[in-house]
Amino acid sequence: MRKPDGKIVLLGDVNVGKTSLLQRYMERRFPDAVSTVGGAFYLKAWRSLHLSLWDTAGREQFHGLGSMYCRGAAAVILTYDVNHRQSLVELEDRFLGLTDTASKDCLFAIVGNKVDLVEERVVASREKDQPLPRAASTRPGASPRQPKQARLEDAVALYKKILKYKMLDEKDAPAAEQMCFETSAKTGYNVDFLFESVFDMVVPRILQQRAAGPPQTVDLTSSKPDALPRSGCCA
Ligand SMILES: Nc1nc2c(ncn2[C@@H]2O[C@H](COP(=O)(O)OP(=O)(O)O)[C@@H](O)[C@H]2O)c(=O)[nH]1
Ligand SMILES: [Mg+2]
Repeated sequence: MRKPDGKIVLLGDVNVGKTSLLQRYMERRFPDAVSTVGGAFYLKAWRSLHLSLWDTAGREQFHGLGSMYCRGAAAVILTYDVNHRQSLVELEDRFLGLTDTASKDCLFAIVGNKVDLVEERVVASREKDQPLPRAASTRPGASPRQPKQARLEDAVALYKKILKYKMLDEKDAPAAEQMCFETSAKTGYNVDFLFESVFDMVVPRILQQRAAGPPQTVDLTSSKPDALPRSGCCA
């Protein structure tokens, strides 16, 4: 059995959709009822490496998250809900400090989830003279849409603040536009693109780091690639 080569963690307020994003990507589904408490991480084979993807297992709600959660992380996916501005604010106020234990050259992605609930995105993306597709707004049982509360520009501004906080030069880090995403775990919109962009950026960094010194990953010696979620302690 081989231990993971890199650790990627999802951070963010309870209910923003972290567990749903992971399940959408790894299990290709969006369950109606997500059990936030339980599974802690997935394993994903990518290129030549094995990556561990860590969920918070509900700790953000019940006990808060220890800084050990991010220990040695090669990438942190900071997640907010585009319909709740406060969830973006919390990323800076409550979660950024937890990333101090991440790897020295940790990569940061910022993800605004639940864009399927936003009216603005539907309007903005349609052709000027085309009518709004009926199914998008009038389908019985569809969730009511609302104006977006947290914009992509706000996420870009936070990304730039993070680089300052980490004392990273903007020239040496990936561009904000590359690292800020909007997704829907419900429809699957941009979910593969998010994870796979992060994987593709993280792999060369892990290889570089490995060449430079001993790995900083957690020891999970009994792990299998691409397995179903397992229970694990993340703090
Ligand atoms: N409409 C919509 N609902 C979502 C989306 N992602 C998650 N949810 C719902 O939001 C709630 C919280 O999701 P969950 O994944 O448990 O959030 P977590 O606490 O951050 O892990 C659940 O009821 C999900 O079904 C999304 O992209 N769109
Ligand atoms: Mg969860």
